[in-house]
Amino acid sequence: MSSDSIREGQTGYVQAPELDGPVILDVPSPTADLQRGLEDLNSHGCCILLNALDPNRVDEIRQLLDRQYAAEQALGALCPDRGNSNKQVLPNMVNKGSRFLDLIEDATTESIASYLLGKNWLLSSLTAHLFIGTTTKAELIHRDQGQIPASIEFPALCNLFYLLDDFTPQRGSTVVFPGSHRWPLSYRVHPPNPELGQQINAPAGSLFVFDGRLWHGTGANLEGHPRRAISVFCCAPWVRQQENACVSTARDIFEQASPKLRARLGLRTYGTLGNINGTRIEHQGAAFGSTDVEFPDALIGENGQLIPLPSARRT
Ligand SMILES: O=C(O)CCC(=O)C(=O)O
Repeated sequence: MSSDSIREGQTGYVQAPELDGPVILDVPSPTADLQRGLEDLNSHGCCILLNALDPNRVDEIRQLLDRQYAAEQALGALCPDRGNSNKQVLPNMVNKGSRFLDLIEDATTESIASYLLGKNWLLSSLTAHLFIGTTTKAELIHRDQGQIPASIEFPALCNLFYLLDDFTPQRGSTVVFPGSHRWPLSYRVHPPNPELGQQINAPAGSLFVFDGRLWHGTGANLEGHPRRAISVFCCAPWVRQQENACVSTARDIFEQASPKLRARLGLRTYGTLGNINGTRIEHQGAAFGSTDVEFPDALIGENGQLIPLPSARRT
């Protein structure tokens, strides 16, 4: 494989040259400078951006998350199965309040996701991560774009972790292998030894971002600290979203959303992809552009029968 830089046609992302083997770089030091963060993402596959959320916003979102977690636990049998680990993930925060939803349209999210994935990126999922006790070992080391051929030389997903608590190794901060997005192909399939990874140190309010090709995993939380974060997980517009947002987003959220947010959730075509009921394209040329789409009141079924679409609203 050539070590020359490759410029990705759809996004303009320029891939840094391949490393000479499975070299593990240092975790880039936290920075308040967005441009430096983008450079770290390119060279190291991750970055830590300081002060992405101010302390009041951190405090507010943290309290809302604790309230949400308690309310979901109180649902008893209706509470989603969260597995038996003390590391818990709350899915689909899109329906769970504007303070979470706002993170999708945050200017920093926009700059970073657009840099890595191009301007038409989609929300893959919005989730909350927290611990409810200690864990004894690091979780599985993985690449978030594991479903996508390992040979591609550009990110198809990226994970933006808005940190609501200080992330430290004792609290199970993320284990990362900086530079692993530039490893030769033969090192991209089987995960490296977790003990060789490095754990991040980052204060509450930071944004910790990692490229979908970076090997990483949740660290062991020896202290049992809640270590809360919201993950804005973003994907290229041709990747299947982790959460099927057009089905699992409450209809009133779509109705109140800005055109940008509707597009991020999936209500905008990307060329020929993302139609609803075969969205009309006026002429062939439009297939190469993008257009906003809406939920029709009804689908057309056999022999012209109209099939009403169910409408799930929160109010
Ligand atoms: O919780 C963490 O530190 C990392 C989570 C993770 O591995 C993921 O969301 O892919």
